[in-house]
Parts: sequence; C-alpha cells; structure tokens
Amino acid sequence: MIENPNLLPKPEPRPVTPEALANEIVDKLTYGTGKDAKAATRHDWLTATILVIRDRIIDHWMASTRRAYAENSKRVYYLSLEFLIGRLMRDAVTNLELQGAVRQALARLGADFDVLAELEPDAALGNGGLGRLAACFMESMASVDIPAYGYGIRYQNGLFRQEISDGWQVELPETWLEHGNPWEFERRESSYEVGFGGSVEPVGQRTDGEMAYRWAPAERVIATAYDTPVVGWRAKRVNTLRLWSAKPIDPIRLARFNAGDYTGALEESNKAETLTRVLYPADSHIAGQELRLRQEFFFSSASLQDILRRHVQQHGSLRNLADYVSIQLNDTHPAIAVAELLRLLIDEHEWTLADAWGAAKAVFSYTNHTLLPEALESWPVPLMERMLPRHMQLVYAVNAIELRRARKNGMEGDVISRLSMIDENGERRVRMGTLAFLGSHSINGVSALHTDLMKETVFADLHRLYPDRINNKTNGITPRRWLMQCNPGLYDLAREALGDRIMDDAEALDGLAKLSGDAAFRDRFAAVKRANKDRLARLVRDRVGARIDPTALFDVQIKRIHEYKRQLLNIIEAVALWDQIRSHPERDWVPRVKLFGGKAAPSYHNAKVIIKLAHDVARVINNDPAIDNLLKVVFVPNYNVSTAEVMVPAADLSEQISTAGMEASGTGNMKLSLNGALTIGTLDGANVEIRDHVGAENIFIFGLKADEVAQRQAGGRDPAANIAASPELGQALAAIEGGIFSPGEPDRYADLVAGLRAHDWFMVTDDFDDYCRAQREVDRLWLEPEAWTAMAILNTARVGWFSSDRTIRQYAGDIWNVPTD
Ligand code: B1N
Repeated sequence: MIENPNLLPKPEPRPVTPEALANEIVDKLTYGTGKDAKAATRHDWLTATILVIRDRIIDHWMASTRRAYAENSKRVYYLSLEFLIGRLMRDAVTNLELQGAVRQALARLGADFDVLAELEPDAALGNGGLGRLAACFMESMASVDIPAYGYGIRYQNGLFRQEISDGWQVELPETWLEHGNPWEFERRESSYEVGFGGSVEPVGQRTDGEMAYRWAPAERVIATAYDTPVVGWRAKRVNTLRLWSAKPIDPIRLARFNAGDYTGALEESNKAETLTRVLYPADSHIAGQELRLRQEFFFSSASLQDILRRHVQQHGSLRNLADYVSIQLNDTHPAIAVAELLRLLIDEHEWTLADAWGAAKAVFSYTNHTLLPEALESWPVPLMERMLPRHMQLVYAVNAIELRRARKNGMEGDVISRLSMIDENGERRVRMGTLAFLGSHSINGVSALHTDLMKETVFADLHRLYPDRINNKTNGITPRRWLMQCNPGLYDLAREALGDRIMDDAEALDGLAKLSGDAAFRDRFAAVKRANKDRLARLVRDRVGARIDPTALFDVQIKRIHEYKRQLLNIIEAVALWDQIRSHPERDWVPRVKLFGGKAAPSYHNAKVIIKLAHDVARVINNDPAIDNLLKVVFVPNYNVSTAEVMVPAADLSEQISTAGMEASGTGNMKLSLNGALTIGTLDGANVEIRDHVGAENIFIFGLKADEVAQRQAGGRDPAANIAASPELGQALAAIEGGIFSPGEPDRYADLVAGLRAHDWFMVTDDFDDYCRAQREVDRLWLEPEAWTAMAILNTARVGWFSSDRTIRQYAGDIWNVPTD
C-alpha cells in the first residue's frame, strides 16, 4: 500500500522507566479506553496497564517477525485444540524484566500491581495437562528463540466455572471475554474459508494425466485470526498464538429478513458462531459429537491455509515446504490436518498423491498423550463421508499405499486389519491415531514409561512397521511461571544463592543441593513455605469459609477428577485415618490438611460423585471434636491455573497416585516438586523419572508397577480378597457405603463402593495398604522438620531437568530440525 515504507518516520521504542510508564498508563486510560481517571473502573486501569505493557511487547514482536523473514528461518507450528494459558500480565511483565518498573509506576498512581493482576480473567482454553503443556511450550519456544506459531480456537466460553452447591459440582459458563481482551489483535486480513459437506466432482484431466477432483462444500464459514503475543524469557523473542474464530459468510440473509423470517435470516450466522462458542469440557475422554469434528477440521484447515500462504509468499513454491515448515500435532485432535494438506496439495496445487503423502510425512509430527481407550479418537466413516467427502477419499488412497507396503514387509491377516486407518470391527470408523502416525515422521510419547507402553500396546503393529518413528519427549513446565512468578519468595532465595542464570538454565538449581545441609538456609526455605501456606490459608478462608492451620502438613491433590487419578484412594485413606485417630488418640498423630482441587467433566457421573464424597467426608471429619483438629479435608472450588499458582507453592506433600500405566506423564507432579513439595506417588508417568532425579530416598513410592497392573488385569482380579485382607480398608468402605457420611441418603455411595467390590478397574483395593504404609512414613518424616526441609530443598534442586526449555530443545533437535539459542 505504501510505496516506500523506508521513508516513513520510524516509531521510537517505548521508554521503560517507572515515570514514563506511569504517564503512559494515564495516557492510555484517556486515549486508549476513553475514560477519565474519575470515571475509570478497576478494569479500565487493568486494561490501560496491559495496553502499556503490550506496546513494549510489540517492539520485540515485530523484530522477531522481521528476523524470521530475514534469516529465512524454518518455522514451527504447534496445532492444538487447547491452550490453557491462564493470566498473561505477570508473565509478560516478568519476561520483559519490567516487574519492578511496572510495580513502581502503578504505585505512583496509587494502584497496586498484585490487586490489578487478580482482576485479569484466566484464559481457560483447555481442560488440563494437555492444554497447559501447550501453553508452557509456547513460552519455552519463544524463550529458546524458535520462530513458532501456536494455532488453536478462540473459544468464546472456555472451560466452565465450577461452583459447589451442597457438595455437588455445578457448571457455569466461563465468560473470559466479558471485559474485552486487550492482549489480542483481530486480523481480518487473515481470513480463510472452511467448507463442510457437499460433494466431490471430477473436473477433467490434469497435465500429468491424472484425474482431477474438486470438492464442492455445501456449507462454508470464515475463519478469522486473533493474534496474541507470547513473550519469551528476557524477551529473547516474541511469538504468536493465533486463534481462529468462526464467522458467517453472509451475516444476515437479507431476502429472508425482508420476508419477515428473522430467525431464518440469522440461521447461518448462528451456525457459524456455534463452531467456536465452547470448549469441550472432557479431559482424556472423547465425546464423539459431530460439532467436535467440525471444530477439529475448522481450525486445522484454517491453520494449514495460513501456513501455505505464508510459505508461498516467502518462498514462491511449495516444493521446499518441508525445509521451512514443521507442524506438531498435539494429540490426534488436529489429525485431520494430514488429510487437509493432501487435499490442498493435490486439488489446489496439482501434486501427485505420492508426492503429497511424502510431504505430509516430512512436515507433520504427532504427540500421543494417552493410551486410555476412551480417549483414542475414531470417527464413524458415514459421518466423515458426509462432512468431509474428499478427505475420506484421500484417507482411503493413502491407507492403500501403507497397507501395500505392510504386505510387502510380510505382514498379513489380522495384522493388516489392525494397521488399517479404517477400523472394520462393527460400525466402520476412521482411526485418527493411525492417520496421524502414518502421516508423520515422528511420533512421541510424553514420558519414558508412556513411550515404552506405546510401543508395546496401542502402536505395537505400527511400531513394527516403522521401528524408528516412536520416540520419547518427557514433558516439562516453564520455570518462569511455575517458580519465579508463582513463588517469588523461593525464587529470591535461589537467586540470592545461585545468581540469576537459574531461569535461563533451570538445571542450575542443582546448586541448592549442598545448601540442604545448611541450617540457616533450611530456616529461610521453611519460612518461605510457611508464608506460602499462609497465603493459601487465606484463599481457603475466602473461597470456602474454612479455617486451616498453616502449621499442619498440607497434603495436596490438584488435577482433573478422574477415576484413574484415584482421588477416591486419597479420600478412603482420609476415612481410614480418621478411624485410626479416633481409636488411638494417644498416638503421636501428625496434624494434616488434605486439600483437593479439580473439575469433573459434566457428564462424568462417578467423578461428580467423588466430589460429593469429598465434601461429605469433609463435613463429618472437620466437625468431629474427637480428633482434635488433627485431620481436615478441604475441597477448593474452581481449580484453575490461577488457583494452582497459589496451591502449588504452599504444598508440603504432592499426591501423584494414579494406577500405574494410566497417567501418560503428569506435569503437576513437576510443578509441586519444583516448589519443594515431597511426592507420594506410584511408579507412573513422569513420576518414574522424578524419582530418578531426586533420588529414591527423597520420594515416597508405593503400589503396583505398570507391568504388575497389566498382569493382574490379565490374570483375574479379586478386589473382594483385597478388602478381606485389609481391616482398615474394610471398615472405611463399610462406613462410606453404610451412609455414615450421607445420613440423609444412606445409599448415596452404594454404587461407587459396589464398583470397588465387584471389579475395581483402577485397583484402589490393590494399592490401599501400601499407600497407607507410605503415608505413615510421611508422618514419621514430618516429625523431623529439619530432615523434611532438607528433603524438600533436594526436590527443588534436582527437578530443573523438567523445565519445558529442555523438552523443547529436544523437540527442536530430534523432531523439527530447527536451531535453538
Ligand atoms: O496430557 C498431559 C499428560 O501430562 C497427562 O498425563 C495426560 O493425561 C494429558 C482428550 C486429553 N492426555 N489426553 C488428554 C485431553 C482432552 C481431550 O479431549 C484427551 N490429556 C492428556 C500432557 O502430556
């Protein structure tokens, strides 16, 4: 548009002194939000502050984008249906290293940074670990200087807000955009059409003699981009999170409107907007709704069109796509992108099937996050044929290539049908994991154990066909958010001891190990923990009205409510402990507060009953004078990223007690140990590697191992025998099913307990006694506070390896082939 941009005046980089920041905040309030200081609400002040911070980000953002072009860098694209980013202001300010300046600027204006920060809504565009991992990865990719884009959906309603009514979970809509979103930029120029349904027609011969086809969708919507900057540590680079929103092509059908059909006139509009209205609220469970597949295709197609457009604009041709583009599929949710790339290359750019399939494998890589059968995506063939007829043809075509190859490799019969992208058992379905696997050059698991199990179970046949493709990338967490920002007391202590490189290289925290033997340092470490516990105690008082004693052991289980995560094991142990304290009040019991936080999928009945049980048990135990406040149970409602930022630094004990073999990795386990909580856990997911790093003597491991779980599952289970062999367990179960905790409805937990007696899929009864044994070991250590604190320090010191910077460097080197700083 402008003929010579070089002739334009250059914008000045923004000043960063407290004085300049303060002036500008007032300026933004006036000219950015159109409010004068007298009329401004607290949210206006927050918005003005964010806009001032955003200006500083933009300077780095543009520089990063220019550098990627100038250096012809390969770009990484992270496709994810979920980004659980939480609040952004503190993150941006710390990574820009403007904490002090912004704080002082607000102080000059009579405002408090922490108070304003609390007003920012959580961007909860994810369910749990998978979405939070995507957010940590975005921050780490910027921090290690990888040019990267995150692609996802701009849900109008993120994960529901959880309220507790009479102990039951109630879901309320999350309206994070209510006050506008000052972080995002709408990019109307980056809009693409996405089609659904319709038919496929042959449109004659191509120059290479092959038949050409064109998809004529029956329905089309517009995907419009909204960009949010992601600031890397020390503002090394700023990347883009690009979220798509669906808009109608024709917002209003005038003919219908004029005919008086006002509903019909808006039908298309409503249908488009429904697409990006709400996040599916189930974690590790696939609902199989048509709308979900539409969401998956919608954002995959828009992202690919955007990626190809950018590539062609810069490189002129698609032939070298794989040299400049790497696309990571976050689970199978964007797996349909594989078929969409085929369609775009073949139908729009006249590529051959063989070339397009080769390009897909070169460009895509896929991360698997779960082996649970209920979370493995497959879509009914008739639904796919109706919604995406051309993609279905292409899936059949590449499936034939792969199955021919398998036969050449000597595979036949059952193996072939297990390798197929089409599941022919019963209703025919497309296996999205197989499509993602075969359309990628790398398939990774998220912990060492999980990756081994992938090779042995779900992907055993595919692994035999392509033995070099499965690799491990153990998850990580960003130490900026999960230490520096959420636990400034501990961060300051570590920085004072080790210098400020600890956020550049979290493994440098190892230097704290020698200080675990220093009594003065232990005292300071313990004082920080105590202050964090005071803060959590205040949150509990404000949110649930309960008083908890900050000198008690804070025993924390925070994660989605899921039977395999076994909150039930923890609650039953609470009941058994209560029984024991009442029976033996003379013993040296350790005062303990068991804290729970987590949401249940709205349609997950047992998970909701477990939440109710936690409340029922809490009511009885917390009000029993016979146990003299030795045990308290607290359920913290509406657990989210911001709540985690308060609970993680305050925990003494971290509950990581899933049935071995079922938790792919876990990342809460890493956050809690980094903040000096000791872990009680099974040898599941990344717990195995946490034990290797902190040392077996600094963690409480119990329970069956993954291979033992598999053996017992194969060789017949006998939960009744387990219960008969454990009087404590027997009594606790009898109390729960007998209505001790639900006197108004004595059989409220009859089904839950009957499930344990009958099959106990998650092996609560198998692990119960060993769990209690480990808990009493925890008690013994707690009675030696110096030894406890030393062990806590060793945990913080030795889990720096679980930084997502390390994880991302491994992806960059082994999968994406891109340089890092
Ligand atoms: O992904 C996390 C892991 O740390 C956890 O162990 C794992 O459970 C989690 C379908 C999922 N796996 N699968 C999901 C989420 C939403 C959905 O609709 C599946 N989440 C995980 C990060 O690797």
